[in-house]
Amino acid sequence: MIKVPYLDSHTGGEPTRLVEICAPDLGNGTVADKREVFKQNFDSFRSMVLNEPRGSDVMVGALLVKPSLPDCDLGVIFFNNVGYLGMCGHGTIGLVASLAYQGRLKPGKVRIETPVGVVEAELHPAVNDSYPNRVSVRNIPSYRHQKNVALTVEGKEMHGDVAWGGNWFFLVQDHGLAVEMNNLEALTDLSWKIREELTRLNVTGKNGAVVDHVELFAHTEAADSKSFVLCPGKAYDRSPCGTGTSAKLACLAADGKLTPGQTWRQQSVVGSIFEGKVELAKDEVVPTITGEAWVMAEGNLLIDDRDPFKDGIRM
Ligand code: PYC
Repeated sequence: MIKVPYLDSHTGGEPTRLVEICAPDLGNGTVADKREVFKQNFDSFRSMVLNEPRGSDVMVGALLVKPSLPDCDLGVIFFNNVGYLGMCGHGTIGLVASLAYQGRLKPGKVRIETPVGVVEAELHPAVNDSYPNRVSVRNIPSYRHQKNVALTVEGKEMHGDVAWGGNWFFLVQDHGLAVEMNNLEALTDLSWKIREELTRLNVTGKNGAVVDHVELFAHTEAADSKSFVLCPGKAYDRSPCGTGTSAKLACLAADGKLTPGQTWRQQSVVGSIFEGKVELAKDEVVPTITGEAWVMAEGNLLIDDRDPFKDGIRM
């Protein structure tokens, strides 16, 4: 029987499962290299940790690894029910709050190497005697790649921007659906069809990258904007999506609708809120996303060699 210790948190309702010990040896390369080794040789570890019956489609995994860069404190590889992420905003907030809960991080800054660049997280002091759980993440530079791409889905024309925030997003405003909890099926269905249409039309990110996240925006009184975000494995993000909010901020800044330092409040479909700000950097922005994470379970995953689903139910 193999035991894999885990710590689960949620950030704005979106879960992150932190694992480190018992993880496979991924060599001594960069975190991007390590993600490649993980993907090529140990994908069953990903599905064992995250897929049913031990995990769920909604969960994001965070594998803590040694950074290759001397100025980084940590390295992390994020993964989900179908594969690997570039960066993950809610996951970084969850990772940092989880390490604070374990007493391994004190309030202050920590530099984290991800497969797509270095992010800097700031753990804010706790407001009471509990562990600090409010975290700001200064993300990698984010930018809009294509503006106002027209698509027709189910006979309706709509438009969206392709933007990078650590993952590739298609951001749509004129989709015509209510971004509400009682409309999740329609939101999921439309977002998936948009994604299929992007593939059909060969709408990609830079260097042909697959645009695998779709964001549908709506007006709300509670924040500057509300969104539904569909992730690559067809689960929707319960949080406002840190990398998705970064992509949104990049588009707003490109349209001259957001100035450096101005706070943008992005609400998720479940009602949780991230605050975002940007710094300008040439044709890009450097977003900082702030949110809170809550630890909610810790224990050991048990892997019995006789279990026919020891590697999870794989897609
Ligand atoms: O918060 O960046 C994020 C994220 C990506 C996928 C799920 N959450």
